[in-house]
Amino acid sequence: MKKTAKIMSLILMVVICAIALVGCGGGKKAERELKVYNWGDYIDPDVLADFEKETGIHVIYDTFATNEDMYVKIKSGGSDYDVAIPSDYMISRMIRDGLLEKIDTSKIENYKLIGKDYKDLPFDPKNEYSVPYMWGTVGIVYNTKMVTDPVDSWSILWNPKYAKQIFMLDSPRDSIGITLKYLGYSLNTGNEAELEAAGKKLIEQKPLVLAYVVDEVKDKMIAGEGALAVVWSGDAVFMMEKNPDLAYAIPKEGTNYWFDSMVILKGAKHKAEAEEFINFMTRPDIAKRNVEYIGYASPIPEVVKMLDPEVQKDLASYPPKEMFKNWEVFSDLSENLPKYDKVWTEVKVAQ
Ligand code: N2P
Repeated sequence: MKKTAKIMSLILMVVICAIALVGCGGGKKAERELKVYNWGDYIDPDVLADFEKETGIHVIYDTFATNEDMYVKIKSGGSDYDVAIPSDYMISRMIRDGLLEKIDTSKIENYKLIGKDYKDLPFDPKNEYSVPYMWGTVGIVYNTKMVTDPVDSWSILWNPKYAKQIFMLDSPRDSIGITLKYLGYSLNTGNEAELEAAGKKLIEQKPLVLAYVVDEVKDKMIAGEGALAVVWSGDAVFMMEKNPDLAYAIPKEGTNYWFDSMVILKGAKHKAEAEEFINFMTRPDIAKRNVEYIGYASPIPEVVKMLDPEVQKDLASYPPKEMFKNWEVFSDLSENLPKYDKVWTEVKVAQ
């Protein structure tokens, strides 16, 4: 009897050890990690969960509200993100600053699906550093029950009739950019008089502005708390789905259109995982889920074809080519950047 008990406990020990070993092996797989830095509200959360499930890679996921916030955090070092999703002009700046790794697109199997309109762009002319994620425009979302005038010019944001019913983007490039367009200037100008005029305009507008916001604008406009808001197109799509009184307009003076692309940060500790993540996000079924969840436009033609035909011709998602003629992409301001910083500081501190 005693002997049987001994054998039994021996077998038990072996079994426990085996389970522990298998557990360790499994644990090793779960130790694969990836640190991602993305815009707020810019992914379907289920997509992230599915990536972890499919690959066993644990994702540490943080968000930012503007390109400038992201840049400061990465530039200051110590954040050790592997992947980030900046916009065009910020990608140029990060390349210039040596903050990005080259991406071997031969390792991103789905890279071939990216449309040609989204490749060879000035911010990454040889497609060495970035893989397109989404694109869009800057425009005005407005509540048709509250706004009685036509919304076809940026001038409406200076109409005292809508005092304290206007939300502006708390993002220097965007708010200064649309003001420059309103005044008939390029949104990449380095001309001090033009920038000064834009600053003056924004200060003049301040008493009419209810708040400078970024992601919070969605809840506020959906709840009917404002009449007009400067927003990014996909956020407008998201809001319009939730509140049918909302509409989107792109003013006749022109606007900014932009590209947000996935990049791998210099010295990334998880380069292979970063490539896997970028490839996953570019897989048509996954890209479609993201597009449908966040409302932005896909650079993958195959994904666009899968969308509801109404969406495919919606101004907020896929505006017609003719409209682009007086639109501009932000470029890296380089030595002119301090001029924009000065304008923005003056606007923010003005009473
Ligand atoms: C979504 C952020 C949109 C990115 N909250 C604009 N480039």
